[in-house]
Amino acid sequence: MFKKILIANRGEIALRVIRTCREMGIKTVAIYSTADADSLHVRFADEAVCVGPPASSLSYLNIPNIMAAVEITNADAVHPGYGFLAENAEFAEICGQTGVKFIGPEPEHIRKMGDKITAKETMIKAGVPVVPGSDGLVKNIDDAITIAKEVGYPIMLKATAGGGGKGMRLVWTEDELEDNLNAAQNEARASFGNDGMYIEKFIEDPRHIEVQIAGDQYGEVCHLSERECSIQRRHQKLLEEAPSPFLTEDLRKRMGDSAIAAGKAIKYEGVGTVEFLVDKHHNFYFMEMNTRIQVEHTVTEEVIDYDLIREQIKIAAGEKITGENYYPSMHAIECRINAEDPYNNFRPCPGLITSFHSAKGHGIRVDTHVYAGYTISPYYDSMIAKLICKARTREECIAKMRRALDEFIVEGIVTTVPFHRQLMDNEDFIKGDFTTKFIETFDFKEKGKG
Ligand code: MV4
Repeated sequence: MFKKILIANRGEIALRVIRTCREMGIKTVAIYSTADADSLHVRFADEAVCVGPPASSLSYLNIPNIMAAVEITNADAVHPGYGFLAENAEFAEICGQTGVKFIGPEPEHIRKMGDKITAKETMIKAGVPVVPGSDGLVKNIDDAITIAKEVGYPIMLKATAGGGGKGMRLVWTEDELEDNLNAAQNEARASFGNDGMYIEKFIEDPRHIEVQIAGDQYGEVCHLSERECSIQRRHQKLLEEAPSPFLTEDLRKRMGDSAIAAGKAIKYEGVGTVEFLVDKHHNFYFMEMNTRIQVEHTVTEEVIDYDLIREQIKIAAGEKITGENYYPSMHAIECRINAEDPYNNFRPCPGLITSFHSAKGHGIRVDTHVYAGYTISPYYDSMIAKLICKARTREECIAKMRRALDEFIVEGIVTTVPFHRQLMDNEDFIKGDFTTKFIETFDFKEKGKG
C-alpha cells in the first residue's frame, strides 16, 4: 500500500480524499495556490506545498511545480480528484515515468476515451450500442451532406476532441449544415486545437444516465449501479440521484452489462463512468466515458454503502476486485450547492461567507470545504457544498431533502439552495418525469413557494 499520497486538487474533493487516506493510515500532501492558503484541505493534510498564484494555469495545472512538490515530499502516489489534471494523459504519463503511481487509469485509457471517435469505435467493437452516425471523421462539407442525408435530419455535429457540449451543433436541415459545420469546427479548433468532427442522429429529449464501473489491474470489471443526471443546465449538473427513477430492472441489467463490456474492452483500471443517452422508448446509447472519480460519486457511495475513493486507492495499489456487481437497496439524491444566483441566470456570487449552518441529522451527508469566515474565490468553480440525502424510498428521500434544505443556512453570499427547495416541490420532479430539457422549461418565477 502507498505510504504518502499527494492530492493534486483543492476544495471538497481534496478533503474527501484526505479523509479516506486518514482512515487507511496513508499520509497526505496537499497542494495549494496562494488564494487557498486558508483552505481546509491545507489544514487537514499532513503536509502542504504552495504550487503557485491563484490562476489555475499557474498552480493546480502547473505540472512542473506539482512534480516538484511530489519530489520534495517523497509522495509515492498522486490522486488527481476531478477537473484540473484528472483526465490529462500527459500528466499521468509523467507520473509513471517518475515512478509515482497516478491513481487513475493508464494514459492510454485516458487518450482513447478523450478522443470521442476512437471511444465510439472501441464501443462498437465491444458490442455497446452507440448513436447511428458517421463512420469516423467527416472529411469535408460534401462528405457531411452525404452522411447527414443517410443518417436523416435532425443531426448533431460533434467535435472528436470535445465532450461536455463544446464544439457541438444541432442541425435541422441541409441548408443549415455548412454554416454550422464551419462554426463548430472553429469552436473546436479554438478550444482543443483539433477541428475533427463527426455526425450523429439527434436523439430528442434524452435522459442522461451513467453507470459507475470499477476495473482492476487483472482485467476484472464490475458495475456499481447507475446515476440519473438529467437535471443539468448548460452541461453543468445541478442534481443527481441513484437509482434512476426511469429504469426498469431489464434496462438496468442491459445498461450494466454494456458498461462492463465497455470497461473490459479496454482492460480499464480504476473507477470510471460510462455515460448513456436514454430515449423515451428505452433505447440507450453510449455517449462518453469519464476516466476519473466524479463529483456525484457520493450518491453511489450512499446507495451501495461503499467508499469509492478507498476502492480507487486499493485498485491503484494492485488489489483485486471481486467482480460482483452492486445493486442499490436505498435511494440517494445530491443537490449541488453553488455560490450562484439561480434567479439571475446562475450568475456566480463569490465572496465572504458570514454564517454557515449545514443541514444535519439522520440520512444526511454534507461534503464541503467551506465554513463561516471562508471567502469563495472567483478563480475556481462555484460549488461550495454537496448536500446528499439517503432514505429507503425516493419519496422519503425527497421529503428529507426538503427538510435539509430548510435548515441549510448560508449567509453573506447567494446560493442555489432556494432553487433546490423549489425543485423538491415540482410535480414533474416528484413523479420522476423529466429529461435533459427539464431546466430549459423550469419556471423560476415560482420563487418563494417553499
Ligand atoms: C447528444 C444529444 C442528442 N443526440 N447526442 C451533450 C453533452 C455531450 N456529452 C453530448 N450531449 C448531447 N449529445 C445526440 N446524438 C444531446 C446531448 C445533450 C445532453 C446530453 C446529456 C445531458 C444534457 C444534455 C443537454 C443538451 C444536449
